[in-house]
Amino acid sequence: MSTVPDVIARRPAGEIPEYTKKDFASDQTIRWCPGCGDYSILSQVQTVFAGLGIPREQFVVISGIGCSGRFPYYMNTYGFHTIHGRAPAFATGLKATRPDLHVWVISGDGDSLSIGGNHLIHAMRRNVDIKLLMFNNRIYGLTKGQYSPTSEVGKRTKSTPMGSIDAPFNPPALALGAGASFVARSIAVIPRHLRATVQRAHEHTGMAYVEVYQNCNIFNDGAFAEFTDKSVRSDRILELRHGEPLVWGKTERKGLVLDGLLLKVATLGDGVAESDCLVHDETDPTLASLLVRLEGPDAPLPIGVLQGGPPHLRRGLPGADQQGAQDPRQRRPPQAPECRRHLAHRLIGCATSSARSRSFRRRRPVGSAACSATSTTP
Ligand SMILES: Cc1ncc(C[n+]2csc(CCOP(=O)(O)OP(=O)(O)O)c2C)c(N)n1
Ligand code: SF4
Ligand SMILES: [Mg+2]
Repeated sequence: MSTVPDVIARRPAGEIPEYTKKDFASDQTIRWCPGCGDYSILSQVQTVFAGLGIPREQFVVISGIGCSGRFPYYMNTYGFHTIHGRAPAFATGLKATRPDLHVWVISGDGDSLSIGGNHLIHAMRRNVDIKLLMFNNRIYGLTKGQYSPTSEVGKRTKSTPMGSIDAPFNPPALALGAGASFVARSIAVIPRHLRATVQRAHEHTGMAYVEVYQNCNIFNDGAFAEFTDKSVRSDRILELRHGEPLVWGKTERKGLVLDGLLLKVATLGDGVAESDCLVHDETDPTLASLLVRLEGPDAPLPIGVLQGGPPHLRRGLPGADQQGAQDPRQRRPPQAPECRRHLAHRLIGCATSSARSRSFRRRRPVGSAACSATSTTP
């Protein structure tokens, strides 16, 4: 197994490497429990990194403490296994001084939302150009099964023998509230979806926050089974695709319609057609806020990009990393056509659709290669 420094020494300057997933696997013995959801996340991240055409030495994977914290050992990239909850602080410092690097943070629900809550929300508020994958298993895995800030009310664990009395965080809602410019959710047991979501996070310029549902089969087995079990998955999960209607279901086709200021689940064919359903719009923070708060026995679990920011924040698209990232106010999303199926048009009309991206305009990504030259304070 060659190491990152070996590769740098051998490769002629400027050559774009062709990698396979194996090139991103380190020689360390993996210490996660057999059956843990972390294996799938590791595998998908290695696959995506291999396909990006980016020299391996330009990736840095930074973790906090927890089972998820072991992630950098298994990646053949640069990495830091830091201290509990502080990975976003290390990542912010690194990205601010080396904007050329691709900085990924790996964290758990306890690491991110208990001890690290403060660091997490401020990294999102500052729109630091880092990518953060939060492995949510709704438990402290490494310390053998205490309840976490995402454990449900009534959860019995060693630290809550009578059942938890605390209401859990809604992580994507927290991320939206703290100002992350990219917020997504994926699931470790749906590898194709997880790969696509990791790829999308990479393409975003600015803070990308991805919650990954990850089963801890030792201390919280089946935490997400009501959505992820193969027998119910297609009827319980709504895969979000920008520009496509919010519909799902195999046994029965369902869709989301607007009822006053709330989203309502409608059964298609029951006087409601697919064309009556709302269309997903990643640039609409109001829709994202409604989607993450869907609740109830017939509510689906939305997965995918809840909020992707305006198009100019996507790497590789015209304007990204250059003009758009330097001064977002100069670039507005194109005017959407008149319609009744986009939430923003229903609520405020097409003429003001550029208001949808208002919450992004004030923030210049910290550590993006383009803004480092002009930024005064990171
Ligand atoms: C300062 C500090 N406080 C507490 C701990 C003990 N500790 C280690 S990991 C952990 C929780 C990890 O939970 P989570 O982030 O959900 O990660 P998981 O193991 O589930 O992947 C705690 C409380 C610690 N290592 N350092
Ligand atoms: S304790 Fe849970 S989260 Fe940790 S490695 Fe084992 S299965 Fe995975
Ligand atoms: Mg956990």
